[in-house]
Amino acid sequence: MAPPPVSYALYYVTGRSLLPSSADPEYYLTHLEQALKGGVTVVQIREKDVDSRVFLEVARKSKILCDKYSIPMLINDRLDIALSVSCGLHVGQSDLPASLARRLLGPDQLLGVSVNTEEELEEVMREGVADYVGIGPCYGTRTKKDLNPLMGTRGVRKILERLGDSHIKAVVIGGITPYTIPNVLRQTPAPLPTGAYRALDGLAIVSSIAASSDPFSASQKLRKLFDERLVYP
Ligand code: TZP
Ligand code: MG
Repeated sequence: MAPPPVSYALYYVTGRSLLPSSADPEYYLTHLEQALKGGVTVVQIREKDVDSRVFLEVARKSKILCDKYSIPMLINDRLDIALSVSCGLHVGQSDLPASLARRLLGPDQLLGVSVNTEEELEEVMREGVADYVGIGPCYGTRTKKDLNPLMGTRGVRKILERLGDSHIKAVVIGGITPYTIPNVLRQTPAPLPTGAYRALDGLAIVSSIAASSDPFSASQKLRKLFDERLVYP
């Protein structure tokens, strides 16, 4: 039986170092579970500067939790860890090429690619192996070093225009907070030549969830802002 379609509405990219009490490993799991209960629809485990064993352990425990809530999970960058825990993979522009990642990952796991420019999107579309693209950084953020040029809503909209009615889904990342979401959603439906509009499929968020001491309410609020997007003029 085909897996149910994935909702990208609230795509949580974890950032353990941002947690309000990051020293406690159990707290990470409690925090993640609250975010899942609050309405997160996809989880990406992103670990920078940790050793492989720690990453693997975090991934294993996170996968058990995501499975409990039937929420799809991906790993940032590390195909070996994604394969070990049987989940999806997200690759950036300097990680493994998407075509190779897809070959090794198999057809059934989710695969996402970061895009910052129209050229990068063209390549994703040519390769045709990604389930979604993460468009960003939209706004400035302290969460990621080495930021690519900021795209603003104009840049994000250009990518959506180019994506057109492709089956590839699209989430936006970088500085997405309750304060920026209304503007992002208002500015990003991209008009298509057919008269239709291409809109975002979801919001990818790190610090607005990870740094919150109440991840349940934070996720609930973010999710509500996305779900109510159709009321924007
Ligand atoms: N890729 C582009 S911006 C970014 C990543 C991983 C970080 C986004 O973090 P935040 O805290 O949601 O702005
Ligand atoms: Mg990367």
